[in-house]
Amino acid sequence: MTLPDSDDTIVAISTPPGYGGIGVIRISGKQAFTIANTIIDTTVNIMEAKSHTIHHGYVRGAEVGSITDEVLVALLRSPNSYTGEDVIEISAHGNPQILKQIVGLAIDSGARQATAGEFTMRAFLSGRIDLVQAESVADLIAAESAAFQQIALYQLSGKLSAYIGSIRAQLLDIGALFEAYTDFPDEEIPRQQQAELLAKLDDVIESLTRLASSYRRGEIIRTGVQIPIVGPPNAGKSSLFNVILAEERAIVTEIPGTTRDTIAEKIEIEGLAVLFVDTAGLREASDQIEAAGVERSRREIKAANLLIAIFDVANTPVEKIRSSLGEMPGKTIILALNKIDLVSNAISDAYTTALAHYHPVLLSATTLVGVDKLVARIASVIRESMHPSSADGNVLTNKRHCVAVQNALGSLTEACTKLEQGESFELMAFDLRQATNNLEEILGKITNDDLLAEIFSRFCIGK
Ligand SMILES: Nc1nc2c(ncn2[C@@H]2O[C@H](COP(=O)(O)OP(=O)(O)O)[C@@H](O)[C@H]2O)c(=O)[nH]1
Ligand SMILES: [Mg+2]
Repeated sequence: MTLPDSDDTIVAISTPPGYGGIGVIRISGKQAFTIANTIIDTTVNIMEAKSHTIHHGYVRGAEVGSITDEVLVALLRSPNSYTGEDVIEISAHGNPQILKQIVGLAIDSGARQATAGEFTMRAFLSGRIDLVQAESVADLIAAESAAFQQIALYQLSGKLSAYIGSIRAQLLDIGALFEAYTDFPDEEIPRQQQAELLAKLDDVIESLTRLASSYRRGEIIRTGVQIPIVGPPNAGKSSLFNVILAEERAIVTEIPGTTRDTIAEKIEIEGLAVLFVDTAGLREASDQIEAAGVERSRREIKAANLLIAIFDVANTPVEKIRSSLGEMPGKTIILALNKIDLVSNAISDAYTTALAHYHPVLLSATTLVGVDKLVARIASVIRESMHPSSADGNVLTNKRHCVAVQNALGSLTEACTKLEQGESFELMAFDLRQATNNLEEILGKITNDDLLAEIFSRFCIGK
């Protein structure tokens, strides 16, 4: 794959499609100022105006003497701009017609329509940001939770890159020692030095292992937690789903088996995106459509790590609840005992005692008693399982980074084995170079056009 020509001056609408208070058009490249000067009438001379200044003006119309819009134009000179090139940002009225016309005028004056992510790609190619930072821009724009937003900002600031860079520096140091030893016959390397090298390698392996294992948490932060609400028909799953989401999203009826499909809705708890999934009741289905729903529920249960199991205390014997829970081994289960408004305190107490092992939450989805407690329980379970107290900002949220770290770990483990077996230093030096390369791939110090094209194609146009 070939990358778009980086000598061109590019233009694109940077605000989302549709009508809005303003719409922003961005122009970047050597001709940016000349093009702006051609299409915009201002009282200042754009070619000579200072960087980081904003000017009022009119974008000229297609006909002589006509205008397209009244705008503000921001001037950012290389290298102090988003792309590192000369950049013009035109804030026009947020009408898609107007914005398209202005882009057309810029193209008539020599600009080219930017491809997806091309502004950010230029920021990377100009060396203003590294690849991790570039990728974090797309994450920041897509972040659906406060937690992921914070991680994306951390990565954008270059802190994750700096951490990976420090591990790379350690590797380069160790690599230099290995290279130095390649000139010696193996038997002349004293045991002492061998132990030192192993210790140094172990250090790096430990850091990278921690990084690789942060990916699971990172993925949860990125995509959110999925919590299916499961239980027998009529237990109150849809009612609870609605209460949690504080809106009537699912159909609630007295007819068992009403919920035939899974319905999902995302809300934010503890800064994480939490996707609640209302499922069809688990029972022998009476028809095919319901059977498909039940099948889907089983899949949801299988995929979930965390789920809410809900039962109707007025109609479900303790034994039945126990055996149902027994069918979900290895899951973190939040047990909700619903419809306590229909039973006496003595009965609900008896359920609590009998199922104490599961720390059940008693509630009524009708009177809303206990719903707060359930939401608090969900929050605390999420907090415990997803945000270990040792968490630092160095969390991997990107599959590409995780794969590279795992590859580096593979090479380093190889090197350790060879070192212990007293094999030649040349072979170990090779493994170390491999591992260093893997880290450099993450930062984009080593890259190729296909990879860049792949990464930036996931961006929106105008970013
Ligand atoms: N009395 C009472 N009825 C409830 C409660 N929760 C749900 N219901 C009723 O139980 C029936 C089934 O509820 P629904 O949410 O559709 O159950 P689902 O089949 O598990 O999704 C409906 O008539 C609800 O109004 C509750 O806490 N108390
Ligand atoms: Mg339902």
